Amino acid sequence: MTLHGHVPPEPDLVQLLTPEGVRVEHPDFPLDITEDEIGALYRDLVLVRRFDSEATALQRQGELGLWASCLGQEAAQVGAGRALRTQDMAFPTYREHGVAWCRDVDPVTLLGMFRGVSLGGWNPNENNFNLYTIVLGAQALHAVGYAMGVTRDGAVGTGEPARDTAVLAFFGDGASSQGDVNEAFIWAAAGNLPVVFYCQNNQWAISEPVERQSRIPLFQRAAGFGFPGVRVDGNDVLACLAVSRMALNEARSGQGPTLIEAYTYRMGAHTTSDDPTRYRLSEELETWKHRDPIERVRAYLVREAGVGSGFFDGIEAEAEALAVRIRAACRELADPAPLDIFDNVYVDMTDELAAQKADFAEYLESFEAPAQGATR
Ligand SMILES: Cc1ncc(C[n+]2csc(CCOP(=O)(O)OP(=O)(O)O)c2C)c(N)n1
Repeated sequence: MTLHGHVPPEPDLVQLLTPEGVRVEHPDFPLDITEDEIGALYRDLVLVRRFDSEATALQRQGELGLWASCLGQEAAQVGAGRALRTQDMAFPTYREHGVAWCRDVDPVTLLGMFRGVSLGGWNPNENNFNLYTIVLGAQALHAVGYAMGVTRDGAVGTGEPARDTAVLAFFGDGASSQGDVNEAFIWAAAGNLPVVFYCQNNQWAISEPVERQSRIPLFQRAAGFGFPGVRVDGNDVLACLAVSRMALNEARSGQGPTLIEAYTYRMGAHTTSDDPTRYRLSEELETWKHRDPIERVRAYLVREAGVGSGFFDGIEAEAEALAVRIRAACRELADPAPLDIFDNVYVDMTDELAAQKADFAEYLESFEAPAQGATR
């Protein structure tokens, strides 16, 4: 054998629920879960998908400037989101609507940024869900900084369940090529920090396939940094929950970082500005449709748990009500006042910024007030 002839072993994809909806065991990742809890996860998945499809429709109707859909990635997000404890902190990209849902961020709030009326719109400390990050991978470093703070606060490895804290950093396969993410890995390893890196490998970084970015499966990169990496079926909500729970528990108890690669697929376009038919084959999409994250839970609930149609009808009705609510609330999101742009730049207003704000206010006042009854 030569050095270049060495082929790493096939990755083991952690799975607890097959695409056909059959529960399977994994020796390393047991999951203690009731059928009611699986039903609750199903509800999460359906409501997140309904919210997401409604947001896509709102964009198409001109109510949002842009939308980054999470269609197909619901299980990866809900599994990770439901593994968090209240005190844990999540650092999302711009597509983690399912995690936001699990953190109880009102979905309407998420729309503000995409409608262009807010720069985020929620208080990251209220739900321990940081603001969306458009700069790829930047949040991995923010997460590491936060994890350093958690460590220095002595909130790791105390054995108190309500105190020990973990940090969960989300990013995509494309972002894993960024320097920031690799720097974050180094700092997390060097400091043995309580951070779980959660890479949703949805196979595409806009039009760039993952094979063109990495010679090895992404989770195997962790070994080079000195911490464990695991690949989980990102369309299997139970497996994502079990693996995330374990990694977060280990982080909280002081065992350091983990990289989770949730192997999934972006069913829709990268954003509503993108046309994936220009670079992606329809056969690929068809293959992934058979691995739909919602269908397999439904199949399990019907066949193995004997759940009746009333349960599913109830969730459909709830999803419909959610769609109606967000549609109305989206249209009512108020435009920001022009001067608001100055308000949340720094914690305390600087003299320079105050002067700029005053100049801008004077400039705005220089316009003649529109005549009574005039429309713009
Ligand atoms: C630093 C930086 N470089 C480039 C971009 C432009 N950009 C936005 S999304 C994207 C692809 C991201 O792919 P991936 O990380 O796999 O996440 P996905 O959108 O597929 O969830 C690129 C290149 C950016 N936002 N930030």
